[in-house]
Amino acid sequence: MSRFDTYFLMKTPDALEYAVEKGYMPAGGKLTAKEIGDGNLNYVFRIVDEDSGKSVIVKQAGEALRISAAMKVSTDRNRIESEILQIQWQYAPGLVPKIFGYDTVMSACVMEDLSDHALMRYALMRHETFPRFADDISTYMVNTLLKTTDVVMEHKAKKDLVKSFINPELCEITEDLVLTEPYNDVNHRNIVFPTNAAFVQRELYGDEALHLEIAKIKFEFMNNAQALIHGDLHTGSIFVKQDSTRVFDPEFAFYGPMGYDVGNVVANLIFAYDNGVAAGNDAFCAWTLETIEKTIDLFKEKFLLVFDEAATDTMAKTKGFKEWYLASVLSDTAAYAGTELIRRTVGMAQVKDVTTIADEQKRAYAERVNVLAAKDYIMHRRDFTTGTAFVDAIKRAAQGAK
Ligand code: SR1
Ligand code: MG
Repeated sequence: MSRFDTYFLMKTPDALEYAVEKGYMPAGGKLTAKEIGDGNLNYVFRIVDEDSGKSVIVKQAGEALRISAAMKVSTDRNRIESEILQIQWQYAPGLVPKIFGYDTVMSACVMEDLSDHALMRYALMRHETFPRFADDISTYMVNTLLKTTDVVMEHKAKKDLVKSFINPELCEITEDLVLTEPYNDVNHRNIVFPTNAAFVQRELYGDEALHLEIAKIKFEFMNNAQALIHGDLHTGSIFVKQDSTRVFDPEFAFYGPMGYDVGNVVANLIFAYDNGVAAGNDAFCAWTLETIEKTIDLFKEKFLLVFDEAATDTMAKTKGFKEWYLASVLSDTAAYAGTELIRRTVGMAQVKDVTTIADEQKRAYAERVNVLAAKDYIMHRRDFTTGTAFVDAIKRAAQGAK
């Protein structure tokens, strides 16, 4: 009989004891533990053996979310996260953390400690640059996304994955926070920067043509079981160092449109750009724009290569299909870059890249850039077929927001 036979929310000493009892860390060692979680949902403990230097991460899902005690979400998200990371390790080895084990009773998983990396959002807020990022993230996305579609997978095996990654509660968070509330504040949780209140009223709440496009995009998200997507691929879900990129935290994973992941990466690089603009760091801004361009162009290039190498479906090999399919993914990419830009600007879960801009006018300007670029992406989504096109929209928004 162990105290870990029944679920309870662990405190730091419990996590240390857990790591020892489950055999991940040596008994009798000089062990230390610290809670290092930084996300909106879970608890993350780093356990270190000070003698050997060995360390692991214990991540536990609580029944209520960290961001709001009123929001309750099934702890099954920890199983989803652990299983998908193991699947992704096969498709994109070295680009996700290694999972050592997970436990459906405690809703906890134990994984590789990546403390030698930095959380990408904070590194970008320090205006650090990562030359490998576009190459790594495009490899990660093409391999984890395209290889889990019906283009590549045997269709019954794919449907088994669709079943096992049904993730209704986390999807509901996205359906509400990303694809509904930013346009109407229906649940009264939006956070609008007062300086831009009239702008938000006009550009978001009052734009019926935009609402119609968002309705279409929302139903694409809910009904296009295209690939096993990460589902929350922002820069707080990525660890980086100069020679390594690791994507973690895929608890929002489900079978959805690939463009949701690619679009989230684009939007979050724009938040880094916003921060660079506010600080007047031209070199950093140039790197963010170049990285957006390269990410899209490398994604396209690798997508077509992997399609040729790995497609198994007879009809998918029809001449012209792969180009049509890629065009639809890029159109979705533009759409979901737009929805991420808008929801992080007026929704309840915002990003520090922008909220820490101390100067009121500079922050208001950054938020207007985000909304104008977003609307361009959403309203003209089929036109965004190259990296340059994605970057040009940001430059237009930067002019329009003045
Ligand atoms: C209630 S959770 C808020 C946000 O945090 C997660 O990282 C997702 O992005 C979610 O929308
Ligand atoms: Mg997260």
